[in-house]
Amino acid sequence: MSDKDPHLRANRPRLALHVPEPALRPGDAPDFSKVDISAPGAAARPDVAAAAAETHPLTTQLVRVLGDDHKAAGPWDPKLDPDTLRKMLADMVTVRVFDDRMYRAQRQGKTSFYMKCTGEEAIAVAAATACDRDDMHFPTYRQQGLLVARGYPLVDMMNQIYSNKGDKLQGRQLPIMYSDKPHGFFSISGNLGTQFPQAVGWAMASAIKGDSRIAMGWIGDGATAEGDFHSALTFAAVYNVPVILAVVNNQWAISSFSGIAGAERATFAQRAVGYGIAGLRVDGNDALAVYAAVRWAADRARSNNGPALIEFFTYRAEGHSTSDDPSGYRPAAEAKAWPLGDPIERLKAHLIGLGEWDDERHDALVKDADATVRAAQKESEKLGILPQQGKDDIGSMFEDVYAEVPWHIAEQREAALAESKDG
Ligand SMILES: Cc1ncc(C[n+]2csc(CCOP(=O)(O)OP(=O)(O)O)c2C)c(N)n1
Ligand SMILES: [Mg+2]
Repeated sequence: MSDKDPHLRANRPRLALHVPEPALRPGDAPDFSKVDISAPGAAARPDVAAAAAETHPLTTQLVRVLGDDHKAAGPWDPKLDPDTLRKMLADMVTVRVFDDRMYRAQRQGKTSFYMKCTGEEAIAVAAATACDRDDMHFPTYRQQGLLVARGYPLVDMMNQIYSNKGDKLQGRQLPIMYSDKPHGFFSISGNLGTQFPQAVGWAMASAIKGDSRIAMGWIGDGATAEGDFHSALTFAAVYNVPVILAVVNNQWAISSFSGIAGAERATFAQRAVGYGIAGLRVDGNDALAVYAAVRWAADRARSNNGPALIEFFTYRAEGHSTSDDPSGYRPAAEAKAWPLGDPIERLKAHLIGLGEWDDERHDALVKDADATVRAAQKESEKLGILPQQGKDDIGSMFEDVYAEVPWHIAEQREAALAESKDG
């Protein structure tokens, strides 16, 4: 900077940038008073065939069904039967218990990495319940609830986490990056954002084939800042693609807050307005609201009324992953102070209010989930844990990629095999 520069000497305001910073840091008292929370039952429910613009007022509110009194209210109440509600509750509890066990397994050195979805269990579980069984999900690493809700064996999840002999992905993926076509669970991608255009592309292919299956793409608040998010929305809008695009806004992207992805300017659901597609913003800790919104978007997509962008508003209650320590960048008590509460407690209280559940049955459910998860862990560990995986099958690292192995890969394979014999 030199004051000889004529632009700096001009008698004009100096240009400046705004760098978003979270209002609160470690040591501060949590304060969510600025979070605008719509009254349960207050949001209108447009017809699934309504023009996209009719949904746009919903991009700045929150679709909520469960109230503080734990009763279901308003036009979004999906009026689910008690068995479905209990199944969702059981799946959410299983996810939480599973997460706790696998987190502990990582701390015990049994695997290298784990990611929990604590506080976000309702989102994947209710979405899986609302979609058809053969719809295809393009998840992030925080939708393990999709697999649990669709009955994927817990032991197979653990085998992948341990990269053991039972791992269907043969140790080629980071722990928790599952993939299972029969369960409609597209391979998780470590490159954030890619699931959105892939979901749109898959749904386009489904339409081109005259199929009836739709796709649901998943992304976090932070990853919406990737170009892929916008490419996906453009294609979805232009071709009226039968896809549901879900943004899980859990307020954080590792240590960056949602403001760094643009949340100070507009809600993530409001992105839908600029693309002219339907948009909804939903209380992500309310399993009934999540179910109703996904069901609405699925019915809309399946009847060729177009795509929908849904923002699930929630809070990442624990660290980003086992490699993260959130006490370094945010107030410790925020998760407890989150005004939308805990999704499991809310659904439990709702069922109790209906006379369809009680504390004893809930305790039994938690015990049962714990026993099931422990049994699966025991079975999986018989096939080995991650640090036991040696170099005995190192040559397999080079397989399943090329139909015809190029000479340089063949040479690398030979060199690796020779080295592993020496070492
Ligand atoms: C393209 C890309 N950039 C950065 C990363 C590193 N990374 C992994 S997870 C993550 C945070 C993502 O946050 P968000 O999208 O909000 O999802 P959340 O973890 O909160 O569910 C980052 C930056 C990555 N995996 N891929
Ligand atoms: Mg996030």
